[in-house]
Amino acid sequence: MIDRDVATPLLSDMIRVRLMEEKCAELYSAAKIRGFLHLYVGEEAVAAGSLRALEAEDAVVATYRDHAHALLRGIPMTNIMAEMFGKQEGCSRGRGGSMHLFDARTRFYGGNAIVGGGLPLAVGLALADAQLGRSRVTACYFGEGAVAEGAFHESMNLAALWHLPVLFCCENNYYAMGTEIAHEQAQTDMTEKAASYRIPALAADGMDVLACRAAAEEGAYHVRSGGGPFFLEFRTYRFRPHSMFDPELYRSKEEVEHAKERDPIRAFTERCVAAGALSEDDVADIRAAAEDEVTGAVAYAEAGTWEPVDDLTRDVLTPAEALR
Ligand SMILES: Cc1ncc(C[n+]2csc(CCOP(=O)(O)OP(=O)(O)O)c2C)c(N)n1
Repeated sequence: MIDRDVATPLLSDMIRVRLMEEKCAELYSAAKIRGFLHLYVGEEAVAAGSLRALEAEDAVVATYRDHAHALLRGIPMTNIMAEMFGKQEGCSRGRGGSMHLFDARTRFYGGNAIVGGGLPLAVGLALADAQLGRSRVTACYFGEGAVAEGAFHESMNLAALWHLPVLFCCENNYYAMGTEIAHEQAQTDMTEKAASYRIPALAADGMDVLACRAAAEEGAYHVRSGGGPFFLEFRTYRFRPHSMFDPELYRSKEEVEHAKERDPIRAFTERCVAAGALSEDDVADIRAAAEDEVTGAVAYAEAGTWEPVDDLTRDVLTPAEALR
């Protein structure tokens, strides 16, 4: 059953992410945002649904496609946008950029640019929680491309062997840059990978925010109640190119247009209105609030400051200094 209390935050989360990222694309073209930029447009239901299943004390580890996770984990949009600009008011003090959003306060451990790089980190965070006797979940997001990495298999194995509280969240958008899943994986059902490590798994429709939330609630409950790791495969689709540099020669425009017919925001909006959970005016209010938030975030980033050159070597340590 969808009522107003269920509909409002989920729709708002997805719209905030969508509008923030569409603005980022625009700012990238205007050279206000530089470097790499990987957008999550089309995949919003996954982060919006699944992050709602977590508690404040849980940890989140994401990939370079991390804007949604950072925002919905609670990093203010102002600090995310300032980070995109490289300003020192950014959540990583302007040193990380789009791919390295980070905030220890919300237990958001990045923003990891190396494919598969977040997985061992998540296992380490979960190991610490287990050793300290804390009942917490570490949710680790990664693409299906990461499943081809050794780090994925090592992480799954150790998490299963040591019964660690990791919620593995595979965002299967069917493409790793220009490589379609069937060209790189002998087994394309990601839940089968979990079965080989005896990790229980569920697949969810990643275009349906309620399905994502329900699957994540089941997974998080299993992990939090001491059941060991759990694996979720969210079957989703990215509507935009891999990054701002991708000419997208590996898939047809028709395929992308067809996928857009299942736009998670439009689908959920229609469902909420049809169920009487939200009115058209409510939807317009949610959108207007998100637009205001984006405008405020861009103004904050524009007014932000550059780190002084004198600070160049701050936090840069030699190995000897780091060990001291
Ligand atoms: C170890 C490593 N190899 C290659 C790359 C280059 N690279 C960046 S993104 C990407 C594709 C990853 O696809 P997937 O894991 O499915 O995530 P998606 O981008 O689809 O969200 C690759 C190969 C990298 N960053 N790290």
